[in-house]
Amino acid sequence: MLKHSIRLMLIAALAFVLLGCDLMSSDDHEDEAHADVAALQEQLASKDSQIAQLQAQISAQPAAATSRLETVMARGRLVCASRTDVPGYGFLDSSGRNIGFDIDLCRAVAAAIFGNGDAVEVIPISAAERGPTIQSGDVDMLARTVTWTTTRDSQWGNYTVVTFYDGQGFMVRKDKNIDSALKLGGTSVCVTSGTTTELNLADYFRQNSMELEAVVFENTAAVVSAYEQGRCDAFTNDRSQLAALRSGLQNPDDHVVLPETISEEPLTTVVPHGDDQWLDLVKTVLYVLINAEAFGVTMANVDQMVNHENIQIRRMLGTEGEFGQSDLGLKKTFAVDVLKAVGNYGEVYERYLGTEGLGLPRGINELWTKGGLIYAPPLR
Ligand SMILES: N[C@@H](CCC(=O)N[C@@H](CS)C(=O)NCC(=O)O)C(=O)O
Repeated sequence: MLKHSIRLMLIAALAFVLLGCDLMSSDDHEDEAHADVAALQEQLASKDSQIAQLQAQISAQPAAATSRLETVMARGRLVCASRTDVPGYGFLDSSGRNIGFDIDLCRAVAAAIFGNGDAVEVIPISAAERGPTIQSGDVDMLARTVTWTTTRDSQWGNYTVVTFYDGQGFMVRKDKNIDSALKLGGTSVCVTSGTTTELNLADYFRQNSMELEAVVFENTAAVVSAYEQGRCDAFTNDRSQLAALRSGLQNPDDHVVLPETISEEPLTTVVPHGDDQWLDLVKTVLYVLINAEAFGVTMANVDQMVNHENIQIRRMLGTEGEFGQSDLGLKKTFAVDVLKAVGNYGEVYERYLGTEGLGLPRGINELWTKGGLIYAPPLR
């Protein structure tokens, strides 16, 4: 072993004598080698500073953002912006309970998450407060007779599913003898601010070369009392709300809703921008309401339906396969909880807007299979 090492050392020494001098004697080569080393050192230094910069950026970033669903679950309740002032959509019943069509949409989402439709905090807001409220992200959902428009979609938040197709109309006192909106030129019209109603009113009068005196108020109660006191000749709003508010007037029969519908008002719920899973979750809950009506699954029969022979019904109720529940962060059987809490779309409609509520016929708000516009993608 030792002998072998000594032999290797002798060979190395000989090689150094024979070749080494020649290699080391070249000044050019030496300069080049120094230049290479210097360049490498420079590159390393610049990499070091890049790494330091990246590290600084990473530590400056906030911890991974919490999803809306996680926030809602940690809070233990859904926060929903809505209203307390319009029968049918959001109003206080005789015991002071906030109920209505819009409120039930919030309850449905709460039931999907918590298995409990009561796990909702409803924050009443005015029409003009809707945009800033949902933009702030302080609420999880906005369900307050909101019309879907492109500007609001880009500015306010993400729109979900149209749950009521409305349109704007006018109400006048019968003794004014006005039978068409086209005869409203030169009259005064009461309207609330921050609404599509106010914008459409101006468009309609301008389009039809009619002179308009808009009397603008901030809230519904002020509009209705101004109209009742005769401070304006007409009152304009979405037709379904006109029907609701007419029923609360002292003598509803003294007032008539004119035949013209001057706009499209697709009413929907809105969620804050920036959380796709949350948007999908709210949409899917609404799709369940619509699909359940199509399948004939109701609040009363949902327990029996879980083992129905129809595969699609079993899938919706979580006894067969998946339709995205786990991706949404929901229990497989969340639809059962939703339907137990509020019933299907038709039941919610009838309770507040239809036969048991405002008495509005389903009309275009029927399921598409019955000639209406209410349609939901398949749950699969
Ligand atoms: N759908 C329309 C109108 C919605 C609406 O809620 N309008 C009025 C009609 S009474 C209202 O609530 N105003 C009362 C308020 O701001 O409190 C929109 O989205 O702008």
